[in-house]
Amino acid sequence: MRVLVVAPTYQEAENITRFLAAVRASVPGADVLIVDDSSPDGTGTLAEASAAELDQIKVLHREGKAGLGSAYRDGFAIALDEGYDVIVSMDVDFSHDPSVIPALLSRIEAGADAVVGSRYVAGGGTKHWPRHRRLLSRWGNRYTAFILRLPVRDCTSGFRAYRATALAAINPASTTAEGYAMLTEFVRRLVRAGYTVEEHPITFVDREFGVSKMSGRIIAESMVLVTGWGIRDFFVRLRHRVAPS
Ligand SMILES: Nc1nc2c(ncn2[C@@H]2O[C@H](COP(=O)(O)OP(=O)(O)OP(=O)(O)O)[C@@H](O)[C@H]2O)c(=O)[nH]1
Ligand SMILES: [Mg+2]
Repeated sequence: MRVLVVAPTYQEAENITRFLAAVRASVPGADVLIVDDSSPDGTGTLAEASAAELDQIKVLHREGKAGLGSAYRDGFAIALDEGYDVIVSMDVDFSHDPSVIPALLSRIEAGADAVVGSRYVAGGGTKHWPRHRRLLSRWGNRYTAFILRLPVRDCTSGFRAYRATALAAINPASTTAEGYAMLTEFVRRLVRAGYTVEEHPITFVDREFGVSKMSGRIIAESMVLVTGWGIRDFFVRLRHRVAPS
């Protein structure tokens, strides 16, 4: 299996070097693509320095901060273009433990089309997260799973592995979200297309270094998109029910 780890970065100078070393140690055979939005703190330059030292690491430098969603879009387009078999996505702030990557990969090898590192299945959880973040994430995910009827408890976890054929089939380039709503959009499309999405318990640890890029606008985007998809799905179901077959 040719594996590419795609990791978006913005202002992660305190994390990036350690992150790349940890990924290399965890999955020596995997390639890594850092998608950096010209972080003013020099994250991109540090990533290049690690790339020169560790090889199998590439850095995509984008012009300005364009959001997590579009970083995934660009990173996944490269991954699919270059013919990788499995694409892993994760954050570089150590909220996602690089030593868990092999466990995600083995579930893909065992047959899953996608595996989500999940905080909300037995054995999963969060550590050091302030109460308001915990509540937002927990209830946001409950709302999402309920309104979209998704059998996935953690639709907003960015720590994942995708089988390339499944990812290609849902056409990431045609997604629209700017922030983490993109993650829900991927799950929704995978489930609707009949792919198996499994959850693997993870402990999400709040970042020790650097600052959060989460904003009110990105939270609002997620709520609006999820609610819109839910309403659309409701009317589609209704039409199927009333239409003579
Ligand atoms: N390229 C790119 N990366 C981003 C952008 N926003 C966030 N990231 C990266 O995406 C990952 C997740 O962002 P975080 O700020 O950690 O967001 P979060 O994990 O939802 O929230 P925290 O609790 O603050 O950690 C990190 O690796 C960030 O550096 C962006 O606009 N562009
Ligand atoms: Mg984070």
